[in-house]
Amino acid sequence: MAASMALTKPLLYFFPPSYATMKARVLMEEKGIEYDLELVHTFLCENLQRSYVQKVNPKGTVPALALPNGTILTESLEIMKWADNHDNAPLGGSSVDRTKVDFWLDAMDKFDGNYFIWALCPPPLGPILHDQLIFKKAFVEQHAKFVAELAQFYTEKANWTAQEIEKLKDEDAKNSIKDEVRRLVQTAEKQLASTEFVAGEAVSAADAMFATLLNRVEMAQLGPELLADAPKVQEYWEKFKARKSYLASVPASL
Ligand SMILES: N[C@@H](CCC(=O)N[C@@H](CS)C(=O)NCC(=O)O)C(=O)O
Repeated sequence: MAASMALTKPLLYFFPPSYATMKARVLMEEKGIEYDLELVHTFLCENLQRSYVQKVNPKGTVPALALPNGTILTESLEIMKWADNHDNAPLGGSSVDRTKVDFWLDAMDKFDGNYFIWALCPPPLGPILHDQLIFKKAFVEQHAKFVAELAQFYTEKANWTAQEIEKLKDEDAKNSIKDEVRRLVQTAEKQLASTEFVAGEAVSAADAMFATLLNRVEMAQLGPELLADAPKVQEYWEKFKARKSYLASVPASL
């Protein structure tokens, strides 16, 4: 795989619709970092193929960022911290409040953007994603039986997919993740009453996080419900969607 070749630029293993990828990518674009891309089609379970798991990311997830020095970062938060500190010039500089940047990095890392979409997206996308999860469960169950050296990896993935499928029936879990979004939107709404961006007067890593959340809200067609009491967020979102960083990172289609 490409990670074993000598790299001249960072190489981002990505899947365009992936929530975790988009957060990192918006920030890399805002920072003007040059990088190459390698598509890992998670709907086709390419992230669960032996070559990807063994050579790139032992967790079998995207994104992963291979650096020219041979290091591979396998968590979006790690990638974002690396990108923000690139050139020792965190995005937004002294125009943003670092405590607020850290708040958004932490809150959005904990937020389960995958479950949000699986559980709340209306047809046609919601049922397609649900079927995809069932397909993935069958894929890893079969691989657990036949790929001895990764049996533990595939068994853990099979347990995880089974739990996620079960959780999709849980109305309390769905309401609770919606409430979490409402709280985050209200935090941003208060901030945007006095500054242009969510951590201050300049764009920062916090905005890469928050804009990706708003992308998921839009994907789930929940804007009218979840952003109703947040006029400043609505205004911010319309402007953010026109940014080059966002346009470069958003999937053209599924
Ligand atoms: N904590 C990880 C989560 C990564 C993650 O869940 N990625 C999803 C796409 S958004 C993925 O690769 N899913 C495929 C799978 O687990 O099979 C991160 O932030 O990088």
